[in-house]
Amino acid sequence: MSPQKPTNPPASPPVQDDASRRRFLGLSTALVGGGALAWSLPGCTGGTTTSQPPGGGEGHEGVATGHEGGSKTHVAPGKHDDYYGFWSGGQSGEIRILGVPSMRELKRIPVFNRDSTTGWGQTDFSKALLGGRSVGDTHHVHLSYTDGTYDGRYVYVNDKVNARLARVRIATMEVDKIVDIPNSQGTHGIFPQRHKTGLVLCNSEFRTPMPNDGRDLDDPKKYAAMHTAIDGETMEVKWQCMVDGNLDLCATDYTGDYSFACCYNSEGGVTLEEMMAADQDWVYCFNLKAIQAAVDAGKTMTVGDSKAPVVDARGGDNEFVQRVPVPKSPHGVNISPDGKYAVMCGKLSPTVTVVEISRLADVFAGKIKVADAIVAQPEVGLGPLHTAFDGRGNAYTSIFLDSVMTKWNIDKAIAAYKGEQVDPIVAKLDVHYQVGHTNASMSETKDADGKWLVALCKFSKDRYLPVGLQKPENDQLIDISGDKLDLVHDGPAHPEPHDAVIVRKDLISTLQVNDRTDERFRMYEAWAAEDGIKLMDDSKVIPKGKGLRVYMTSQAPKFGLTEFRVKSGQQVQVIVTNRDNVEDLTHGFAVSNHDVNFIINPQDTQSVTFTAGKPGVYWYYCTWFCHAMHLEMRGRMIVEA
Ligand code: RUQ
Ligand code: CUA
Repeated sequence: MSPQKPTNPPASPPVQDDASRRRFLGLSTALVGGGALAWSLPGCTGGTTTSQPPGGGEGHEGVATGHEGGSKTHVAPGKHDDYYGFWSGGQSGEIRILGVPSMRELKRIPVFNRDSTTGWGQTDFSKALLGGRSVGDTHHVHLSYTDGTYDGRYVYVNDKVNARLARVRIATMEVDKIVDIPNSQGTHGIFPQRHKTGLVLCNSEFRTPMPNDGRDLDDPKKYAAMHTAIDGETMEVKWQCMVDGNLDLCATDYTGDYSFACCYNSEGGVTLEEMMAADQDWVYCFNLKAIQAAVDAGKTMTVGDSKAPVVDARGGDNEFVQRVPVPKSPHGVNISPDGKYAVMCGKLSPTVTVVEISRLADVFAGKIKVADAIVAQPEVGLGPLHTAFDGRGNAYTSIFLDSVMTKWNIDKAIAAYKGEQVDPIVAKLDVHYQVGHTNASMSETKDADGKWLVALCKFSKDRYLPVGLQKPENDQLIDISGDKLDLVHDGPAHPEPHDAVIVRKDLISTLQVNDRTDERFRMYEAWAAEDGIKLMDDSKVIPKGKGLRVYMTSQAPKFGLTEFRVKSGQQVQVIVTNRDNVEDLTHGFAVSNHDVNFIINPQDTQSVTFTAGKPGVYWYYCTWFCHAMHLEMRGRMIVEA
């Protein structure tokens, strides 16, 4: 089929029935969306699905209609979902919380971005955390663990663009720490340890000269990457392990012994052609105990300005790191819920490679070769990226180029690798379109329950009303409780979430009003002590150097001050404490024509610092609909010449 003849102005393709629409789009995807990857797959044509049109694998489920979807995902008004979904926000730099299975978006947590809804990026505390930066690229959200399952304490998320790790305290669903990761660019895959709230391992995807201070600019052989361990409690960098390949996705085992990192550029190339040259790349397997022993023994170096101890593991397989050979430019690595297997996706190879984790001890001891830890390598389709699990021995791999989810059985894949005549593929399902990440309910824990699977599709194409050049992504919900995969819901997502985890609701508990235990309250209390103020009771203006500090309470429908006076050009710090001790009773604080707008949740304190503008009267007002007299909740900032 030739591409649709352009009209003037270009219009969206006419809406057709499901089956014909998919055929049209599948082919146009091969030409357009998947083109860059499609031409790079000469060695990948042996897969069972390649001779068929994208998605329509014979003998597998065909076009999904989602006819039953409505009833399966319907959560009646006033009822709650069974799961929390934590979605990364991609370029938005945020985290999103969805209810599953309804896929209703419940909240956005600003992390690396500025957000006027909450004042994140403008309040003194958030500004200090962000350090003057205003963009982020969040890919991977993971919760803290104890004993192999979520412990309800923290959410961690990476920032790929500015090499940071942030932590959200689940009790408040607000960020409480952000740490800069030294000697790193492209901080991509992250994963917390699963036996306890221990280390959070962070991969740097982009290799740079070490140190990156202007020497060795043109010698890629001198470039390296860091696998960084951050303490999940203190958020301090504990150590870095330096390797030569780049590090993409990350996973930890269930015992605290190992972490894994995919390397799609073992070539050490700096151009696309160079990065794709080799048929074989690696998944790095880090021996965390050996690295810790080297750190404890002081067998470390420092790199650049950072004081973090660096273990040098460059040069291949050694006591710190072993490289599992994986074809070709691997992307995702995921650990089965029983803790036995690491599943590594080929991306440019139609296979996934399965490593039996218990064999790694012998690999590190030099008793067996690293390739002997591989126990299966099923063909799952073109462009496998990520894998989820149902806790019943099945794996679900997202297949980007084919736009398919492939369900396969781990034991059968192992049997087939041994030469038995079994087909590990259980079922396939078309998804729409170009699926990136996938995850299943509780899949990243030992409590994987095999109820729901999300396919985070990178393209929505025709699935929604056309909304201009940038379309939503399409998060599809799939019921995996039966043998087959049943597509039940399309969820448009503002671009572009990469990853999501789905968490049983009984594992999450949040506060109704602030408990004032976060570290930032020590800062407000220290200010108040210095000025002889009781934050909950007092509203008062205190001269501070050449500026002013304004303490103000809020209680519906009043601020503690109906006016305050400042001089034009003076620096003003306003510290607002919300006395309301009632669920949902948030207030806002905005100052007209001064670019100030933030919120104060029940029993919270927030502060902002700004410069008073030209002489005149400026109303400050509450931005949160808190009371029948909400509009009256305001006062005057009187700016004198
Ligand atoms: S990953 S590059 Cu962060 Cu599959 Cu999206
Ligand atoms: Cu307080 Cu509106």
